[in-house]
Amino acid sequence: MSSFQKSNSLTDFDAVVVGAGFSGLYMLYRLRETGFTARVFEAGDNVGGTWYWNRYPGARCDVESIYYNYTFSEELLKEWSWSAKYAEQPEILSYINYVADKFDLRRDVQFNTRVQSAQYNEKKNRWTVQLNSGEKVSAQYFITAVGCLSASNVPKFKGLENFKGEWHHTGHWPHEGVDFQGKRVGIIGTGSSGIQAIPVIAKEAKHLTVFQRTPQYSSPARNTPNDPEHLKNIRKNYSDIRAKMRHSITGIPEEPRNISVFDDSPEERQRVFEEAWQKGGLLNLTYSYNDLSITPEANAIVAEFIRSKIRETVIKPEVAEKLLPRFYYGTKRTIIDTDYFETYNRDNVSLVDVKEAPIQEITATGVKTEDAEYELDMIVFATGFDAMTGPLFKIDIRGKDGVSLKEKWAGGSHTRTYLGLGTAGFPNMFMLTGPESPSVLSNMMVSIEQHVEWVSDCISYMCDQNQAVIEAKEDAENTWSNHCREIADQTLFTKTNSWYMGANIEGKARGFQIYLGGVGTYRTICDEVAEKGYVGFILTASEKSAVN
Ligand code: NA7
Repeated sequence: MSSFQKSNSLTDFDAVVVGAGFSGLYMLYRLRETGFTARVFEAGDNVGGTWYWNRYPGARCDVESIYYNYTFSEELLKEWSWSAKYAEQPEILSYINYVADKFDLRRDVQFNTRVQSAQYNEKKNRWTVQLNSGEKVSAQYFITAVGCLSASNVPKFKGLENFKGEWHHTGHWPHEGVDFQGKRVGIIGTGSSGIQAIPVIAKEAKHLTVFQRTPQYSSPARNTPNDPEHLKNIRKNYSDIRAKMRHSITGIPEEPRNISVFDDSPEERQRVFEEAWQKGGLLNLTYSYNDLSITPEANAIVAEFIRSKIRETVIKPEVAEKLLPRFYYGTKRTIIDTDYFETYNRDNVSLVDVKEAPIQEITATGVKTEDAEYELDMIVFATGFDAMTGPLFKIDIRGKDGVSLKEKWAGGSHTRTYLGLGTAGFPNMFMLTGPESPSVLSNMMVSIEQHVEWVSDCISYMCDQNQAVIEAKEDAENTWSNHCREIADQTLFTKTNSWYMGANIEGKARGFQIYLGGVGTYRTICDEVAEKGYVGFILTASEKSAVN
């Protein structure tokens, strides 16, 4: 008997995948292509993941659309044209639907189904997956494609249940849309979601009150329609572009200039920053110099440049003053916007500093801070997510000896993975874009394809080599986790309270959980691990892999 027995019943699969976003769908595609049975479980009623849930006004990708798509299919690359430099959420969702239809993916996705728990059975070498429908399925491989930002965070404000108006979280936006006309709207939160939503809501609402805890750096996106000629050129050169993306730092085909900010005169720096500001985009400022994320003194220069832009844009100096960020630039998610700071010049927009006077409670009619009450018809929570570990901990994942992932990782304070892909004690479980991989600090599409292809190759290798069980070694994961932290400690990222650090969630352990060595280096490391027969993992040929 082969140690790897392919599953063929309706409840027993070679692999179960959680989530039908970009990563889950591509995982399904690859598993099918390589001859394995798979079932994807998705809580939503359609495909899309992040782009299915985040339908708030202004939602848009901040990576250029030409780089934010699948690259595995030449045909798909030829067929799809993005309308704008930065695609809006509805267009991205249409794209995912198009992909699902083109490759006939839906027939192996079970929608409206939440995975409640997944338990590894050592004797059988199977994962038992419990669904909220009451059904149970089993699989040899358990693959999480749950996204990094899918567990939305509504802070526990006293009195929210008493609020008589409507309230919505940006990450769970109603499909039918929200009507702001004639309403007094309050928005809590000025991260990427808030900064995208604020200018759009302001145009519709009677009045918009922004409750800001931390002012943010944001620079203009300068979004434009995509010129068909430009798209034609991109298509012609896509194989070069793809190679550059894959071997870059962040998954876009650009690199920082290899020059310190101190190598230039103050006048030249100003010119360089001004050019980047006018050009717009996510990384043009950051990539102006190579030390902005590393040296406090270098960071202070770009930070002051952005503050000067905010002062220039916002007419009322007292409002501008409240909008000036003071943390290290780039250590919270870099944000690009369309008319964000300009929006504060509108008569129907007001800014409330809730660091100065914190929100005390939500009342029946609005928001009460330490020094005032604000009457509102609607509240928008743009308060972010329990990132990285949050989506994984929503499932009760139990590995060997019934130990849960949450216990093993001590609620997130002791996250330990090998390459962000596996973790000791959890055999045959793979995490796509999990903690300690480049994930959210990279172009997710590049990272997703790399992870999916690596996992799919690994499962094929296991099958070909008659191996049944693969599990990360503890020493390999300790080395990897420590390596991730060492790199992060050389940067300014760990010096700021951000969701990267888990600092946005009350009671959540702090720790930086992203591999910062760059997607190119990461790919090389993962490839070498595979080439050496999955060094750092224990592979076992076993007779235990029978379906039942
Ligand atoms: P973020 O970036 O986590 O932003 C959340 C915002 O909500 C941020 O301004 C927070 O202030 C604010 N917040 C959170 N809790 C509170 C409370 N209790 N009171 C007041 N204000 C609060 O989430 P986004 O959805 O904007 O973006 C998430 C990622 O999605 C983004 O980075 C992209 O990668 C895509 P704080 O800064 O914590 O003081």
